[in-house]
Amino acid sequence: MNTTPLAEPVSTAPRKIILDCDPGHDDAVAMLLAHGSPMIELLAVTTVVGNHTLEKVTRNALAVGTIAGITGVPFAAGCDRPLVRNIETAAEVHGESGMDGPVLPTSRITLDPRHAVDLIIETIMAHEPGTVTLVPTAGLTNIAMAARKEPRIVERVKEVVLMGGGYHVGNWSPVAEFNIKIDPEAAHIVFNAGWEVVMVGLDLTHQALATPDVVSAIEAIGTKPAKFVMELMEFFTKTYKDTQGFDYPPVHDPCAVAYVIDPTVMTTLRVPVDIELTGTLTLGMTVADFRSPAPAECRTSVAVTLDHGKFWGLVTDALVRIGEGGGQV
Ligand SMILES: [Ca+2]
Repeated sequence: MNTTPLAEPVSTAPRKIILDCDPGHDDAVAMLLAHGSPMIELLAVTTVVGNHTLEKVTRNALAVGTIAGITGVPFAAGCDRPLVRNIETAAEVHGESGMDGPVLPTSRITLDPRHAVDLIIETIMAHEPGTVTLVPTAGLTNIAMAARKEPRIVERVKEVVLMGGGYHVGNWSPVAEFNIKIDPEAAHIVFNAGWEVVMVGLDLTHQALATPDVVSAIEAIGTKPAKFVMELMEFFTKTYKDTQGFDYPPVHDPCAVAYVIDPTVMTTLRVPVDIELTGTLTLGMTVADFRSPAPAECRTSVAVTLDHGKFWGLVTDALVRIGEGGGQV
């Protein structure tokens, strides 16, 4: 007799997401993954100051959307500075354009006139409760502003799956990650809002290395969007080697999208996480409390271990499906 319990039926309906980003080499890969995956319905792309100025990251987002061939999805620009702090960008990692390496095409996408914060709120409120996942891959300024402006979105979203933080390691200070460190007050709002937060942090994304076999697989696809990713990775490899000593660059942002596509691409652990706002050495640290089992009211999880092969398989599959995309580059 077969006593194996039947597995929970897995929904094959695409997951609706809003991608809030600051392209950014790895944001570009995240957008391509979201667009190319049959498991994702991209509802909106919003931009926020981060890797570079709002103007530059918005231009980059429109260029990536053009290369990918994204149509019918609103793109909107959001906050041009953090809530409290001065602007800090990552030009030494992403170059002067915010996405150095490839030559960017002229955008075929017209920017939505709405502020990103309003587009986020309107999009969430226009969909059924529990159906929209927020995927921030940048500083959390827009998301915090949206939660403050329309608190009903906190109950309404399915969850927030963000790239940011790290429970063992930092990259913008010994203990703080860039996306959290540049706007810690916004991160504090987002981590304490009461919605489900999955923190896909450096502990996980430092496993998402663009190793030579990965680069070869992308090269073999042979399309213009794949060539674009190759050029991004070429630049990213050099800056990660020069600035942080990595042999191969960690491609952070698509990890958050990959989790939404298939949560089994990584393991997660439910653990309370809060944001350090006053430490002289630890500002922006994502402080995770592993001392005992998480209390019932805990709404935060952290990503732990990545299935490297499955993750890059999702990325290459998305690139194959995109084909020549918008035909640019
Ligand atoms: Ca980013």
